[in-house]
Parts: sequence; C-alpha cells; structure tokens
Amino acid sequence: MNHQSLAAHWMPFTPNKGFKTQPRMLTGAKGMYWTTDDQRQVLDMTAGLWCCNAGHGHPHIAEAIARQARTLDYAPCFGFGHPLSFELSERLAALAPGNLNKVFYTNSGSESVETALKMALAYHHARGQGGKQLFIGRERGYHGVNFGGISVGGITSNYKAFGQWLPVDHLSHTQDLALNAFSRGLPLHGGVDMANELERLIRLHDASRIAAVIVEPITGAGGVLPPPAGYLKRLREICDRHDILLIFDEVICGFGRTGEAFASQTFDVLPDIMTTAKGLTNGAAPMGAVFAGDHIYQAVVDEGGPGVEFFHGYTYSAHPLACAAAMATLDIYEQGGLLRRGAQGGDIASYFEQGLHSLKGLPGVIDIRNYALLAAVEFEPLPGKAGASGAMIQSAAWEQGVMLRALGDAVAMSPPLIIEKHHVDQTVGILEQSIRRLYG
Ligand code: PXG
Repeated sequence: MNHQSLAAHWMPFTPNKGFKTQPRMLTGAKGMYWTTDDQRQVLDMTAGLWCCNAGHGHPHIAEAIARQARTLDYAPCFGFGHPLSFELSERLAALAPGNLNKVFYTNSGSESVETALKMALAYHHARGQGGKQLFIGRERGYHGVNFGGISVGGITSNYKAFGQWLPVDHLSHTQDLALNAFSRGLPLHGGVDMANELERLIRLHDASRIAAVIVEPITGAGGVLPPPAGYLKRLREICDRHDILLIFDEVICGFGRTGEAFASQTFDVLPDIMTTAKGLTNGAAPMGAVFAGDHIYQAVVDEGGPGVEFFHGYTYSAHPLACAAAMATLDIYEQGGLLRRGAQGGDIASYFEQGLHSLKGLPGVIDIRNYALLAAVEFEPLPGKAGASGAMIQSAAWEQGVMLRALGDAVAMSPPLIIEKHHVDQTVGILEQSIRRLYG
C-alpha cells in the first residue's frame, strides 16, 4: 500500500502525520495474536482497545453475526422490536448485580455515558428534583468523547479545545506514589480519606444541585488506577446520604476484566446506573448497554406520563447484528468460565502480577500496578519530553512482537482473558528489553 492511499482517512486519537509516514497495519487476528501486513504475528496484550476479552476471531461470534445478517439485517427500535434484544436483555439483567435489571442499548461507550447522564437527570426531574443537574466526575477519568463525557471526564487534552458544557466538578484522582507505589491488587492506603473529598464538593455545591457522581471503578485510559481499599464503598455511602446517584462507568471493567462479570460485583458496591460497551460484543460489533436500577426505571417509565417516557435513543440501539454478536459472546464467556478466569489472586492473575513486578528496580520504572488482568508500568518522564516514554516503549515492544497501550509515561495492559503463562513471559521479557533500551 503506498502512502498516498492513506491520505483520505482522518484517523481518531492518532498522530495522523506520524502514522501515515510509518503505518502499523493489522490485517488479521486470531486468539491472542494479530497478523500484520508484513506477515508478523504480534501478541495482543491490550485486547484491541480493552474490548476483545475472549480473544480474536471466534467462529461462534462470526457465524452468529452472519446468520443474523441473513435473517433480519435491521429493525427499527423506536416503537418496534425484535425478539433477540429482549432475550439479550434478560440475559444481561441476570448477569448484572442487584437491581440493575433494565438495559438500554447504545452503540459505544461514549453513547452509554451520555445515556447514563441523561437517565440521572430524567430520574431527578421525574421526582420533582429538577434542580439536581450538576455532575461530579474525577480527575483522569475517561468517559468517552461526546460533550457530556468530556465534561465529566478529567483528561485535560480531551476537552481543552472543546469546553465543558455540563455543570461539573471533579474529585481528585486516586494515584499517590508516596503512599501506594508498586501496589499489588488494590492500593492499601488512603481510600476513605480520598473519597471523603466528595463531602467537601457537596458542601461547596449543595446536594440539592448534584445529580450524580460518575467514576470508573478502575480508572482505565487515565492510567490504570485501581481504587484504594475502601474508596468506592465510601463514595456509595456519601451518595446515599445526600440523594445523589452513583454511576459506574464499566466500559473497560465490565465483562470479566476484574474477575467477575462487573467490577461492582468484584468490589461489592452497587451503583444506581452502570455503563458498558466493549466486551459486551467482544469488540466484534459496535454496541453499548446501560444498566439502570429498578428505581430509575420506575421513576422515569412506570410513573411517567403516557407516550414516550424517555426522549432518547439511537437509530442503531439494539441493532440485530450487535445483539447477535453479544448473545454469542455471552455463550463463550459462560462456557469457559471466562469472566472469572482473571480474578485477582487466581492462577493467571498472580502469574501476571509476579511477572510484571519482577520489573521493579529496572532503570526508569517508578511504578507497577495491577488488578486482575489490568496493569500498568509507569516510567520516569524523559527530560524535556514528559508524557512521551509510554509511546516509545510501546513502539519498541511492537517491533519485538507485543502490542501494549501507551498512556503518557506509562504502558497499560488488558490482555484477552484467555491469556496463558507463556504470553506473560513473552511480554515481561520484551518489556524488560524495551525499558533497558530506553533508560539503559
Ligand atoms: N468510558 C470508558 C471508561 C472508556 O474506557 C469510553 C467510555 C468510551 O467508549 P467508546 O466506545 O465511545 O470509545 C471508554 C473508551 C485508550 C482508549 O486511551 C480508551 C477507550 C477508548 C479508546 C482508547 O486506551 N475507552
């Protein structure tokens, strides 16, 4: 492929000019490996973009999508239905914790976040509390790229050119290297104190103005930050005390990433609304799902007036091909016990943890953190090039046959849940070489 032919595609979240002079092309994928255009096999330690939890190229999913395309390619979802979306919803509600029994479909994590924020506003409005319109997000939180998501999100580069168009404030992020560097599993220190910052924000803004708090149970794109012990429970307690909804953005954490179907189960904290996408279809079709508690549905729908109760939805909500992909994906997750395979303290997560923490002491490594099958290694910023080292380590690892995710001065890993020990060995070996090459 000559470089001229790359000109028309404006690529997302990519240094376009850099990519087009040095393209990295993926042409196939199977199990744990990508095939590249120069016929290399590259180990996928990122599950695509945190989404291919069952590994790539599963024939059961491919066949389900193909069969569905031949049977019912599309069905309008406003005022009409198709049986598969109801079947899928029953299955998802059974998998979800507590009273998160109502499922609303979107096409992405970003749309799931917008949907959850609107559900929160609709809930308060329906209960005569329309003044509750402010959202509390968190520094370094990633909630997609639409205007609501970048407002509650806490990654400056994602909103600085676009603004924050919702009334918002943000909790501090939870990374504290002085307290918790090189933690294995949940960081042990400071969780309750960090969550208590929410009390201060409530005093500042007043509970009568606050609709919801939205956090990722484990911060993902902001650097893989497992919550310090006690943090999420404390957030829940404070929200309950002030009639503030708690939204968990489980777009990355959902579908087995933390060793249960959902992180709310792993950490035993039940949100009012939960956003998902990614692993829902194993990345094979675009789809998101928002899980709402029965109380949300009851206030907005059951007790709503006649006619449309929630003025929200997408042309492709509950798209038949995506529903088919999700059903087949759930089959695979269930058959292999895959959703629990990566649990923290289990065989493969412990091996992963051991392997990564063996890199402690290498030059330039300032933190290693992990929970279940999520991990990050963080590097000292290079002089005059803060934020660049992750991409440099990523490039070096890519050349040696392992795909990592670069996040500023860190690399992140979120491998498919089918990962085996030899994949961990390969990754740790190549990481060590790449780090030595850069930091000598
Ligand atoms: N919420 C969370 C927690 C996410 O991680 C989204 C929402 C948005 O999902 P969509 O499907 O709209 O992309 C995400 C997505 C990265 C990276 O930097 C992370 C995501 C997407 C792309 C890249 O590693 N997360």
